[in-house]
Amino acid sequence: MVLEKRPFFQPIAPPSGQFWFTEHHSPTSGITVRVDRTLFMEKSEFQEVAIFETEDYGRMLVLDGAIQTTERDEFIYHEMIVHVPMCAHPNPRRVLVIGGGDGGCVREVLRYPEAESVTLVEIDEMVMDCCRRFLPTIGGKLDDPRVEVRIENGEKFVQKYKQVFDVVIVDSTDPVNIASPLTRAPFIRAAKKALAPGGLYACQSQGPVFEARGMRRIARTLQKVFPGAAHYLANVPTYPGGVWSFALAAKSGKKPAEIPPRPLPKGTKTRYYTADVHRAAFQLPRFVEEIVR
Ligand code: AG3
Repeated sequence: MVLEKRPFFQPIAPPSGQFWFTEHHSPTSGITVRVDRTLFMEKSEFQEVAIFETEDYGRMLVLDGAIQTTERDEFIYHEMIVHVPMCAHPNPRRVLVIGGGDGGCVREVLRYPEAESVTLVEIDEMVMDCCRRFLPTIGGKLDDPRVEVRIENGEKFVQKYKQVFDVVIVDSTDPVNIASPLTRAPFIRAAKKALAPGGLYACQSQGPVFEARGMRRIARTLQKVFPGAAHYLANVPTYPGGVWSFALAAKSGKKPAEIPPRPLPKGTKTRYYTADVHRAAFQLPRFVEEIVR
């Protein structure tokens, strides 16, 4: 297997011959999962794409050695990156998702009847194709009639729109390589322009345990473009450190943490998100507060 050469993507092969996958969170620790079956592994134009089947987490999507989502815990991340902005907005009719090729965000947005259109802009077609195929519970809604899929560069895409989207959700990988521009001021400024009046911007903003520096950098950049942007947390067991952060920002400059969430659409059953969790998620532990301050 080609994996041996990648320092952040080393399988541990115990004598039994089983294949264990490790995502290193630092040079000396990480998360290790036994892989029962490799369903897909290929290099796309942009990154190495893998889908593993595991006993504890179900199927997982791994990009360049970093766990992106697993059947076991994807609901936490996808509910929190989507329902927080969607419930903070009074009437999100046009929604833009940048990244998010696995389809998890799109699936959650489609639960809102008021969402007339969801535009998904994913740079890597291979990610989408393989999630459609191997992760149907996550990517199964990518072909819904309300969804428009664009395979293109998210930064270039947003530049073409002014005052259009009610909610922009940036569901990107770690801010290295292709995702790095999505955490920089030029993109965030363009995304702000693409927002309609009253629009909200939400993004994943890395974890406070192993990614504190990256998280601080994202927080500072966001603050420049959206003064008043606020961070919130969720517990994602398969991400580095197990605690993950997101940011919510309002075009109007309104303090997003103070917007009372409207109720979820009638009959929407969530497993992590509730209105109480929404409000509580903005209450940051001191060490996290110090990172984003
Ligand atoms: N995108 C953010 C995942 C970041 C995880 N980082 C890591 N494992 N090093 C998730 C995409 C889900 N739609």
